[in-house]
Amino acid sequence: MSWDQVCKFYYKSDVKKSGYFVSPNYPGFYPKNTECQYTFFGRNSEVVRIQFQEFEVDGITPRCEPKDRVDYVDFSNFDGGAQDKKMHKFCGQMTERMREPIQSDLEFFRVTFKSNSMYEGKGFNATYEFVINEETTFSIPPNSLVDTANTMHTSYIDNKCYCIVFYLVLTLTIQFLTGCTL
Ligand SMILES: [Ca+2]
Repeated sequence: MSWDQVCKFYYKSDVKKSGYFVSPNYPGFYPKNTECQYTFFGRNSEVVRIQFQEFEVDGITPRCEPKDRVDYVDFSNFDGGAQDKKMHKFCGQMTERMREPIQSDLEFFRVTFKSNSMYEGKGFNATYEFVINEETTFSIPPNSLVDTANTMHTSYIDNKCYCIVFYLVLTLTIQFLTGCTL
């Protein structure tokens, strides 16, 4: 499959923390046979959050595969063009699911727009924002929770040991006393 035009845009957190990106010629109709890549580079422990404001791409959700002869927007967490199977392609009109923010797994993320040789649409308008990856930030509390759990476990064992020792002492004392009486 060949594409007549490829356009590439790069968004780096070092340069700008947030902004917007649009399909080519937006808000006019996008051109046919076009591929546009929007690549995002966060800093360490940053992810990018993308939110579509408007979406009108030739196609009908969820049939957004090239074989369905539609235009679509594709997402990938992988550099080098590998397909990201857990990310679904977008096409057609804006749906409720498309209104939800899309977040990258790590620092790198790429949004690709592809149009075929027939039927155009208005395209899309989306905002992006680099944010600290909360999953990384929250990786410390679970460890301390484990520590707390271990501590609780230990003290539970300690208490149990004290009980056994106390019981043994008590039994021995009773036996001793009984022995004395006899
Ligand atoms: Ca088309």
